[in-house]
Amino acid sequence: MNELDSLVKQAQELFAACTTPVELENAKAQYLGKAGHLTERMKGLAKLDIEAKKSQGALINAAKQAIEAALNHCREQLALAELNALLKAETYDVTLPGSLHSQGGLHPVSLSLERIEQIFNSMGFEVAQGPEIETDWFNFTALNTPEDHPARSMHDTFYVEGGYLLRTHTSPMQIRYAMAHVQKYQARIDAGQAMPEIRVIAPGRTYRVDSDATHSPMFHQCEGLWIGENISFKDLKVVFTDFCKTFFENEDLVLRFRPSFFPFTEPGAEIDIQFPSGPLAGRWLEVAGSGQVHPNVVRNMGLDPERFIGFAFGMGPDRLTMLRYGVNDLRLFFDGDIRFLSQFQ
Ligand code: 2U9
Repeated sequence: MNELDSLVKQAQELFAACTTPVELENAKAQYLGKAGHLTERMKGLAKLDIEAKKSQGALINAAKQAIEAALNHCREQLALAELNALLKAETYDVTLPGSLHSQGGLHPVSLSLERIEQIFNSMGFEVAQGPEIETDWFNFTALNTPEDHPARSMHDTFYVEGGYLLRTHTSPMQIRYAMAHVQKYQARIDAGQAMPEIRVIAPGRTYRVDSDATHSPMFHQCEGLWIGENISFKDLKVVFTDFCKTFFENEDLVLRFRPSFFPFTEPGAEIDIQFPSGPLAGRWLEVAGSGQVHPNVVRNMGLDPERFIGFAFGMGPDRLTMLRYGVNDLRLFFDGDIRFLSQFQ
């Protein structure tokens, strides 16, 4: 093996032993750099005559090409090894559990409100929503609640500046709805023609100074009102029985109307339900108040109580939600604990 061949072999071995690109480039410099073995030999050609220069030059060039080929081969090998190492390090383990993105959902009481609205919609009731900050007149006076009624006391109602208060029930919204309805059909009413019936529910937030396991200072209500020329207690019983059976998805549910007093109804009744089976079976559970709308309230809507009559009911969607899901502490709904709330999704 001549000297150049052994130089090529030496370079090939040195390049192959390199484990990083930096090492390889340093090794290259030993052969092809300014003072490298081959460069030195190229410089040495100057001293030779023309024929020797040609033959030696060709041999040196061949050696240079062989070394460059070895260099490129090793460069590719190292780049490939680097890529493989990177791929290995970044490999995804598809069997690992994924990163969880939590998904929002409706609050259980909102789910109940949606259900209630849907059921009453199917019975021809409109849904009316309105102000939570009310005047004393809409919240109490229009609803036949006398000046000295305890519900009007500072201990029971949140009064705010300017003579306003946080509504203690959604009934004021029904007065607003009824008054707008009457205004719309005033000419017909005055002419003794038929008025389209008032058939509305008012769901929403209400406020009272009350706080324990079954009372919250903010709570929801949904009240219903049906006024026409011939709407009776019988209609109330049919509508509310139908509603309860649909809401609780139980055709065998039993209802009881128990006489009670509300300033805005006469007569008034509390409505109790009884489940035929399940954990609450056999117990009478109060779910709503109701009654024939008091003549004074009908008059406050702008209607003649001798001609117009109807019924109203009021229920607490929070309590209905507790009964539907078997929850016994109302505060859980408003604490905002995601572990509790996510169970309803
Ligand atoms: C108008 C006239 C009368 C709605 C009624 C009740 C009886 C009642 C409570 C039950 C539990 C509210 O959620 S609760 O706290 N409601 O007892 N509500 S009659 O009577 C009306 C409504 C509007 C114009």
